[in-house]
Amino acid sequence: MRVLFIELEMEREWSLASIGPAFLAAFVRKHGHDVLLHRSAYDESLEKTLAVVQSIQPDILALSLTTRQWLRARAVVKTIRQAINIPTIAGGLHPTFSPESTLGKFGFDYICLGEGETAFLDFLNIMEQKGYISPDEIPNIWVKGASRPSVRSPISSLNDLPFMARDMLREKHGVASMTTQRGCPFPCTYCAARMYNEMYGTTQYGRRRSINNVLAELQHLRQTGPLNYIIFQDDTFTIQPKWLREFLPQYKKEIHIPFSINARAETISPKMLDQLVDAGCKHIIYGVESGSERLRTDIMKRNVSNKHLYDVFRWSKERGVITTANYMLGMPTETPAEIEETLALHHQLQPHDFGYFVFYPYPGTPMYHYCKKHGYLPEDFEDIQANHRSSVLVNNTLTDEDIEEYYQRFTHIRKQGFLKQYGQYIDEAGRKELHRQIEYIAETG
Ligand code: B12
Ligand code: SF4
Repeated sequence: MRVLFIELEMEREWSLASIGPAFLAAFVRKHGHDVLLHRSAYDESLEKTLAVVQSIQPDILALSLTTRQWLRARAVVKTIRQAINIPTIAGGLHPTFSPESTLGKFGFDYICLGEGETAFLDFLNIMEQKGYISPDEIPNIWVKGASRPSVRSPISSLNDLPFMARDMLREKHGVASMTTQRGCPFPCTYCAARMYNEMYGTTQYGRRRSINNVLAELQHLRQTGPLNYIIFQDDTFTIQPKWLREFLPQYKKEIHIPFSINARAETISPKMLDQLVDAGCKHIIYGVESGSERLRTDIMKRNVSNKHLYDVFRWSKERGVITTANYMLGMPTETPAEIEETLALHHQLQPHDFGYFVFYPYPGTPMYHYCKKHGYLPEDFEDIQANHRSSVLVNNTLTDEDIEEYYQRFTHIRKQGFLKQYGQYIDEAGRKELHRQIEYIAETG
């Protein structure tokens, strides 16, 4: 079968396309299917996307979706399906945790719940044989109009998966993305990534590749192209200290290429930082989220003190590691004084860079259910674009004006920091075409 994945970029060019499709493509290609990817830039018109699909003439249209991409995906799928009758399947976090709403929209025939490799292969094989899937024929594949299918256990060993199909990623200048694990054991209430744990149970979903398997992929990358920098995309690279203690020296010996990771401050000690730096770690992205310990502990379920955060940033910088802090604002019950606490903590931490995102309640997460129960979700919630710049919540302790004001403050601080460090600041790219597509679907449904 000839599959076309459409990767929908939002607001700017992604540094890479989806990791999920890169795993899926590697897996189904091994079994004889043909997989192509079209990266649809954020300003690509609907007509252009349709023309691309028409020229490629795939048998199956596939999309991997996060919530942020959902409204655009609806516009794109609607446009394509009005013109061509092509079976369309969506997978990823958004369809998995909003399945009925996804299948309820025009043009979405099938969705895949959760981990997709074996389910997608079964799907393609049966489509090839008979051209359609019957309800509950394939575990994980939910057919439009049918009831929820059963779900298979996740693959027991990630080592059995082929390495990602690199042509599905946008990797330039020898900068490679890697994942060593699936699942995250922490309980953060706002996080969509950890919801697979709820679906499968943490012990089933949390898996890490063997050290040899990870090193073999890196050796393979080095043999097949330039390899200058590695971004470990794992949610929290620093879980399982025993795995790390064994991995880092071997990595240093065999690969020794600079790398960056995502980490949670709770998992970091000076000793672990020494090991990371010794192996080549140059950059760590830490989720700080808020300066208010009340908000972090009671609402977000992130039990870490400001003191420990401060220490971790200090230890990292002392060792020459570049630090990025990620913050959220606009959580339910948050007050302006608590955002001030976040700004105050930021001034103490002094990271090299930071990200700041207005809270959005991702479907399936505990915070989504909390917001629903306490009347924070507007009636037209599903038709509002998730953009992380403004809040979708109603009746919150923070007004839209508060959010706007603080968002601007964060922007200003970041801009000043960039001007000071690099002498320039990159303006956000235009969002005209994207808005046109979102308005189109908002108007026509
Ligand atoms: C790496 C990463 C990125 C990278 C690459 C993005 C990517 N799509 O790969 C970059 C830096 C670009 C990025 C950007 C952003 N990200 Co991000 N990112 C991640 C991260 C940490 C890992 C993704 C990963 O490696 N997945 C591993 C693969 C194997 O898993 P998977 O994607 O779920 O795919 C499997 C199944 O879902 C299924 N499947 C997936 N697609 C399909 C399609 C079909 C047809 C089928 C059959 C099956 C199928 O099969 C796959 C293989 O088993 C995740 C957290 C996470 N653990 O998922 C967050 C995450 C996806 N990101 C998130 C967010 C919010 C963002 C940003 C909005 C951040 C921001 N504020 O700007 C942007 C926008 C992303 C977007 N596309 O809309 C959220 C999404 C929540 C949601 N419900 O939408 C996540 C879940 C983190 C979180 N906080 O909860 N991100
Ligand atoms: S540590 Fe990160 S990936 Fe893990 S549950 Fe919390 S926010 Fe999600």
